[in-house]
Amino acid sequence: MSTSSSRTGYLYHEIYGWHDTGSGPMFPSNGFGGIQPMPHPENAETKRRMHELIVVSGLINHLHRLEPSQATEADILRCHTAEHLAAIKAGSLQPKGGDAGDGVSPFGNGGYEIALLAAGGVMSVVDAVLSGEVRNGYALVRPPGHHAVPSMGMGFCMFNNIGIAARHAQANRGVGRIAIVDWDVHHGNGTQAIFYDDPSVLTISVHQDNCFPPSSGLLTETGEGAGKGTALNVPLPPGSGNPAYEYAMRNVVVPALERFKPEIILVSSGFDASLMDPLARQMVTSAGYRLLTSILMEAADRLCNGRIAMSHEGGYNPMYVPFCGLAVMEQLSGHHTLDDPFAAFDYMAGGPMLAHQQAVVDAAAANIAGIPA
Ligand code: 3YP
Ligand code: ZN
Repeated sequence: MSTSSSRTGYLYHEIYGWHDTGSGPMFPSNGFGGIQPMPHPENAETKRRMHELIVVSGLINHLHRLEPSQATEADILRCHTAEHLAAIKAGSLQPKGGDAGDGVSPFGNGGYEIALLAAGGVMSVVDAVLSGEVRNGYALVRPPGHHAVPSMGMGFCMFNNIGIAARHAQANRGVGRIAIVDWDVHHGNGTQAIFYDDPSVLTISVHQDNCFPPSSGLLTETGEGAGKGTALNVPLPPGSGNPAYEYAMRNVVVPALERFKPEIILVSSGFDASLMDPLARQMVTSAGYRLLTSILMEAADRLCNGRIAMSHEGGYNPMYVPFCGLAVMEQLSGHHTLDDPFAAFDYMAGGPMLAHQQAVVDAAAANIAGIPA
């Protein structure tokens, strides 16, 4: 693991677009309630369009394409209960599929196998980074994973893809310390829960305060037992934009990584903190995501030979997510292709960081001293 190529891994498979969330179940369509049927927000479009932009822009020619493996039952069971696994398998055998646990996380017939490929896709990217086949990499998978807790799926997630990949790296690839940075706008509650008492995995979630799940991801959630201090949360107020996110990255995420000294950095990468997202109220732009990526890369260069593996989570604006994703992929690989045409709207993304935003980040920074050194 001493030498690492400079390549960037990229993993996507068309079958991720076949994960079928149907229509309506977030708020069931009902003519008498006035809700006209429409696709579930977590549908294939945002992610398929991100992939197609990576191809059409030509960036694909600068990426090292990786193939997903299928996670095994043993891989799933490192993070989930046998009951949860059995429930997903049973639902997947039904003609119209089932729900991962909370009623807003539907999947179609055969959805189990696609979920195994999503978890396996993140495992494949982590493996390629660890072997040195690539320096860093991105798994553009569906369904997402960061809300899935050991006993159930929730928030559009079936299995906790990034947690499964982390435990795989520890069980099968000799990795000790892993940091998981979650910049999806929602709290990475499932990932936090899996590793809450585990001192070998640092989880850091930067999210919109009290967005989803409700009352989850508070400053006071810092781990328990042997894992005390190895969970960190930055619950940013709604309306936070690039300056507050950059400040959180430089003053919480990077110092926490420096203290924890991970062997690899995993990222739950959602693009739902964007200026244009319908499911949250933050204002990060594609340039903001590019900057967050560059800050993480500098930390990874210093700490772990540049090793970063990203796993796609949320992001619900089909027009804008592709440009946020392209910016991250360009930064990871060091190649520029085309400019974000929606940068014309960046003036809407707010001015400097506000005092109440900085106060939350400063309070989160006070928790860094609790990370076991
Ligand atoms: C789940 C139900 C309401 C908000 C939604 C959030 C899904 C997501 O993008 N999580 O990261
Ligand atoms: Zn999200």
